[in-house]
Amino acid sequence: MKNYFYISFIILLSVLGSGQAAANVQLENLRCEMLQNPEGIDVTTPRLSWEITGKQRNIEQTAYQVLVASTPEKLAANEGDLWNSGKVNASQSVHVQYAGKRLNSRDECYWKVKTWTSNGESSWSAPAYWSMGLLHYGDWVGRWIGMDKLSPWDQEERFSRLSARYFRKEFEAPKEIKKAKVYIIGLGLYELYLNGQRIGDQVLAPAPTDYSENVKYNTFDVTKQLKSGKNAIGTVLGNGRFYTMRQYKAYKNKTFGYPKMLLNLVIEYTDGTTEKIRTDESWKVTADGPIRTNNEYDGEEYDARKEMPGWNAVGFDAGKWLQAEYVQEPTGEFEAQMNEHMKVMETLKPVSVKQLKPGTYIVDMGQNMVGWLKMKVQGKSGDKVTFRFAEVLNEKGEVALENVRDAKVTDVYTLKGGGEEVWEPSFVFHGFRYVEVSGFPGKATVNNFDGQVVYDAMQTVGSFKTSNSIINQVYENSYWGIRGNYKGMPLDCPQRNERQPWLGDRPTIAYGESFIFDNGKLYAKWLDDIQYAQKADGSIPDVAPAFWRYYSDNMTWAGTYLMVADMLHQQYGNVKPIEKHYPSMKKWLQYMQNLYMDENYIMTKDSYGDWCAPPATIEDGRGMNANVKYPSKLISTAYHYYYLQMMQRFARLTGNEGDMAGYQALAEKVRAGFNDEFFNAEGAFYGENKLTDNLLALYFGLVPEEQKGALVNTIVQIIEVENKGHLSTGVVGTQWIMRSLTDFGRPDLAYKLATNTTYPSWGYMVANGATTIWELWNGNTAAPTMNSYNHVMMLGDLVSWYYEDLAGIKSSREQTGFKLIEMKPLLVDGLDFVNASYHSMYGLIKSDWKKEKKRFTWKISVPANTKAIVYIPASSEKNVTEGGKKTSSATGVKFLRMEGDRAVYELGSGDYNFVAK
Ligand code: RAM
Repeated sequence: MKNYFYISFIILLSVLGSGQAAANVQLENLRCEMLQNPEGIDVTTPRLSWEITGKQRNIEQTAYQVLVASTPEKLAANEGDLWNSGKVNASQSVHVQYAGKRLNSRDECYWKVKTWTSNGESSWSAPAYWSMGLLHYGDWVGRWIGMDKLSPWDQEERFSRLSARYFRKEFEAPKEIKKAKVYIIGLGLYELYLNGQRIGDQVLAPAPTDYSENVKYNTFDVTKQLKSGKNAIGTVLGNGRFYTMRQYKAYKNKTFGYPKMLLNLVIEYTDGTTEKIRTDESWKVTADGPIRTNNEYDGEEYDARKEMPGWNAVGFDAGKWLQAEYVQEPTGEFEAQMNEHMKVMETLKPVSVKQLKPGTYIVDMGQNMVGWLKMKVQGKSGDKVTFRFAEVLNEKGEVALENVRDAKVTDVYTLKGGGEEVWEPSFVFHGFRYVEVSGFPGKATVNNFDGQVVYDAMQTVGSFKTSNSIINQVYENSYWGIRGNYKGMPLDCPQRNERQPWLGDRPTIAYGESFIFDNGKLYAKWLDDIQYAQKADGSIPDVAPAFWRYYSDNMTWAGTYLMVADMLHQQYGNVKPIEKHYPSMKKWLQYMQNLYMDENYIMTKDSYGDWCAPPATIEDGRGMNANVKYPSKLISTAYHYYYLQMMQRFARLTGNEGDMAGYQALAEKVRAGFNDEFFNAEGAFYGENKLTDNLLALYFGLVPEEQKGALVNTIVQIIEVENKGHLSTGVVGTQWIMRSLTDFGRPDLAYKLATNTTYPSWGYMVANGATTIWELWNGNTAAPTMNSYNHVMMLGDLVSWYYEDLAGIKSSREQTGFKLIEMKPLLVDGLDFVNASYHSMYGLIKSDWKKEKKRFTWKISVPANTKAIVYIPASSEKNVTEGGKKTSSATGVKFLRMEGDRAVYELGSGDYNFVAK
């Protein structure tokens, strides 16, 4: 498996300016937070990145030197026995590929870097570290163990119930320990203990995959937890997506069997010998522990009376436990998990706990969140507390559960009695704002509960505030919705009996998300999931991993494969995903063309149309089911054209130039066919004159040049007159609407859509109490069966518009990954300030602008080793100052030209304070 990652370090170094005194410059790489588990990677040529920060302006890297050593001592002595890059004259500071000695399984790599900049030479950075995983199948010893049967209390049917399996093994470590590492594949989910201590702070690990294609292993350094002498290792296995939630409809629900695991504990002794503790028949297992059932849809039941104190420590009497069984190995490849683990990322206190009737309470978290409820309780043995999780309440103030469909969303805790008991589930999560707590002994208060917010532990990289409160709240709701739906894959929703990684929910949304969360690794993993899910003939599913087997063949959902790869390149400057997936993308396009493109170059196959477009009025949508599909050839043909452009770009970026002409020629034919079929030149509209039809033709560049203006007028007419200032787009159209209006001259109208509070709009959701983003524009009146209050698909291109157009933080399309930053904030009436930041691969970018009566002030930060092109509103460059000085005398500022009402400058790195009159 090829993969890539970033290496962390924080370094302090002095840079000697030319002829100046030494100044303190920091060198750091905050991308480190992205790498959850620097232990056990299986990439033999990892890529290294570093971040330079400093007070001076115009810091540009001119050269670097990387040292990679096999021990910290060697590194300290500047001995790069694995790799000494020598001084490399290059400005590259991200994705620098390791080019040293061949790396082998379990190698340890300590590294540091030194840079030469336009402002002088740095000292060596602080050391950073990674270790190699088990690169070859043959590196693994032992066998897969499990327990391939049900217990009397389990049930295998539509609502599957399967208790967690507990495993243990005692062993002797006879000598003095130098180092110890565990490599574990625990499917579906595991918890790992050594000598009674939990290993790692990850939850719901490992990341879900189609286990028949690939399985993820995790690595932990357990040197601290292991002792010379007797030791005990314990694991708990939950079901996750392996033993799936609905054991029926085998044609749709993919399931993989009973939980199982493979574990290797590699102990290195100080005398140079190595010992491997492995899973085999000497392990003991029981399913008769406290976790009686765990089902992601239905919840977890925990009976504390069944606890087995000391089960994961030395000396426990496992006489009643069974011998572990050898079980079939999953067919999937073993791969190191490179995306972040899920963790408890935040804890919320309830805003209220109200009694509904004696013993039953409604806990209100004040926020629709994803995770679980942790409880503190005291009572007698056998008391049973039941939680039911809901996003909304009904008129009587009870939990409304219609919208979770047949998911039981119920956690049950049975007390053991005899003092305070603290509990949270291990193998489930819920999407909820409210929890009905029944059977609670005594009086429940907010002090009894914590809302544990769980998602992939990725860094929050963006911040965004404006003078408009609707925009701010929609942003906040997006933040909550996006992070909640990260579950080792991007889910559509976290609450009902679905929770599937639908491709069509993310094409453009993933791009917007990347401004808020450092989602590069998750989406790289998702591209792998998609590739693994591709059929041999080229078909790509609507859901990947294809836990629901939907291969409906369409351009919009499957095409997310291309769009996400493009996003990783644009935002992270990372071309590897495009390289890796190019052949599969090409194959998919070919497959669609062969099967569905007619002789007029119309792509005849679509599945969902402009999914969930809003009913014309809120009344029209009352009580209506939203699952009506309107397949559209216009949409599929327009997207085909768009992807043909993208494939030309990908071909160029990956050295497949030979493919470019073919894609270009076909694109021209598709464009002609599209206009023949769908363009009404007289009326200046496309298809049925739906907003989405027209937007796609405009934004994708399908419309004949001379008709562009007329088409823009049509679009404006629909929004302003027909829709009375509102959008009328579903999942497809909403992805292009904000930037189309902005790029084609009506940013004011985009701003209106962004700040509306009447139906249909994002602000309408806010006005109706939403704290996340709804699945439906009419979420408050539609039929409940398909009505999630926590979907992100309707965000369209809104979040990227916030950052790129309102804040003016955008990467150039040519120098991607924010190597060159384009800063051209929109100045629309009504918006007085935007204060935003984004932590790019190179460092922190800030844009903090304010409009006052006749003054425009703009504080900007540009990271070292990048440049920014900034567009300052001014009638002439003479009216602009920086730091109180003329711009012509400001360091790092270069006036380029006037462009309309903007003075355009190039900035080197540094912090700037512009004032324009
Ligand atoms: C629903 C989900 C999902 C969407 C599909 C087509 O089940 O809402 O978000 O992509 O339909």
